[in-house]
Amino acid sequence: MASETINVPDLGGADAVEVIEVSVSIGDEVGVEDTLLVLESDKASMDVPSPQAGVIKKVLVKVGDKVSQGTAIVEMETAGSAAPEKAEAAAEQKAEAEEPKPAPAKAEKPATSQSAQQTVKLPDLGTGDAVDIIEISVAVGDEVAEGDTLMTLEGDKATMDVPSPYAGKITKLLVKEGGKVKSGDAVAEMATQAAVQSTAQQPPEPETKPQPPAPASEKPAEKPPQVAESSSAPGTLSEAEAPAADVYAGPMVRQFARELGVDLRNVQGSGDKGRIAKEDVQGYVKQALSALETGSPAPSVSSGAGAGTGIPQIPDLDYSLFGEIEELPLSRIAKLTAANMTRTWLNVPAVTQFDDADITEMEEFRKGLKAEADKRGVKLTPVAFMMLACARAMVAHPVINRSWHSSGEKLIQKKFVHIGMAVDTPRGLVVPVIRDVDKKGLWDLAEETAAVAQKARDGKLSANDMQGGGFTISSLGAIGGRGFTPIVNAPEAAILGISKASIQPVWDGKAFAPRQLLPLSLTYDHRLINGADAGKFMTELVAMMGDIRRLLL
Ligand code: CAO
Repeated sequence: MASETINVPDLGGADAVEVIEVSVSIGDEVGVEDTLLVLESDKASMDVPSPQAGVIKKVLVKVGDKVSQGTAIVEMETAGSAAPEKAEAAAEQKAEAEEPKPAPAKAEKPATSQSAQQTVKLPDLGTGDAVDIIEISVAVGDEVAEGDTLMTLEGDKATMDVPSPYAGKITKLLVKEGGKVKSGDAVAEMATQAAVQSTAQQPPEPETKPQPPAPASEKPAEKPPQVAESSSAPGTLSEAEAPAADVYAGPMVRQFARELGVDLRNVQGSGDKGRIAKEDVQGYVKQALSALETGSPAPSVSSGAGAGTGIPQIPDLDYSLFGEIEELPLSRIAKLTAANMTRTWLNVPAVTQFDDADITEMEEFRKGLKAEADKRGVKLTPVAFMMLACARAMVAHPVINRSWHSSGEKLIQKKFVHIGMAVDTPRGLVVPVIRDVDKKGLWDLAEETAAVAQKARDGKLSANDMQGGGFTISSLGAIGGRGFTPIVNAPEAAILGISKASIQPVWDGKAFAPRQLLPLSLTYDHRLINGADAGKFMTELVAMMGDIRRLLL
């Protein structure tokens, strides 16, 4: 074991450069070329890699310090056998590559004495114009895997990562940050892994070569965003695929965020000028995980293709600065509701359709049953009629009774008619399910609705009582309102909102007649139900409620 002081390498002429990130702390074990510091000059930021493997014993600089070549950074305990000249050369090359100054007229040392070089050329960028290099994510000496980001380019409308077409070692950088490049330009030279391992053989062609991508306008959805998934094929300059290049973060932090699937645009930087540090990304992920546990809307962490919605968090505001406040804890049901609502809102492309059912005759019939209802001890409200009408219409239009399968490969068609009923309770909103509604009569439905609503208010529903629904009814009729847009109770495909019935003048062809109209709003998942299907379902509902004899058909 030997104790070594690690100094700032040649910074390519730059002097008094600011330390913007100290990437190690006392006790950390670091490998050769692990980042010790991130420095930032007025032109570029650069990582200072460790020339030795060892354990950090002392950190001699802090964020905000100005350093120059030779400034002592850390003291390390090393095994004592590393090749300092080689590592220092790598550190020098790294600093030179990242500092936008004229390319050093310095001979590059090949990765191995007999290895062949591959020249990395840019793919078709979908534009003939030169685009800016806004970040170079690698340095000479870096080992990269196929698909690792080499650099970030920025065109007029979007930014893109350029992934490495090979696994291997960067031996030369042919471009600089701040420079301009075009499709087909050579940007780096690499010793590919095969070349390094097998010096006797010709380096084989890499299995995956960069595929020239079509312009974004021609093939918008064919490639997943590179922020969420690493891909061996270079992306196109498509806005939808734009990675987080407009954020202020160093290459290591970007790499770290990419590994975790974090969209850096959603992370608040705690550093100078809002620079994002590794700790900010860690804090963001921690927050996302705890949000998942508590059910509150989580910040976006992508988990594969199609994920990574990029929804920014709504910042908390300290309202106590403006007057008296009280913090009210959320009930378990309220937390679950919030999580479900948010998930549905983010996942379901929903449409709401409105109509009025003329329930004048239905109401006469219902009121005529009042004495019998009292005798039976049952409260017959419009909701029971709506339940039955929905069940009949669901049988006639099975598309309403489908669910989307998360695989995106199939739909689930339910052959039973179970309907959920939203019930407002002191603990929050719950949705008990009434089973086989199509096989039940009005009295049964009225009785069962009242019974489950009471059970819900008493907090006695079991998990089973709330499962298996294929459709939901949310009635605010007893409360009021002329219409609302309910949120689908996913994975169900649709929900019917019922508002307060009122007497309205309706033109009967000769005169306005007073009719009792019931406002209905049907929200449906447009992935499962198209507008025509929803329209037919709603029209049938309205017809049945307008003439309840149709319930018998
Ligand atoms: N228009 C006019 N009056 C209506 C009506 C309508 N659409 N629907 C019901 N009413 C009347 C009933 O006829 C009853 O009046 P009478 O006592 O004179 O007959 C009165 O309103 C009260 O009805 P109710 O609430 O006891 O029973 P209900 O069958 O209408 O509703 C239930 C049952 C469980 C849906 C209701 O109690 C409830 O919890 N509603 C809230 C649902 C909710 O919160 N939805 C929002 C979900 S999304 O946030």
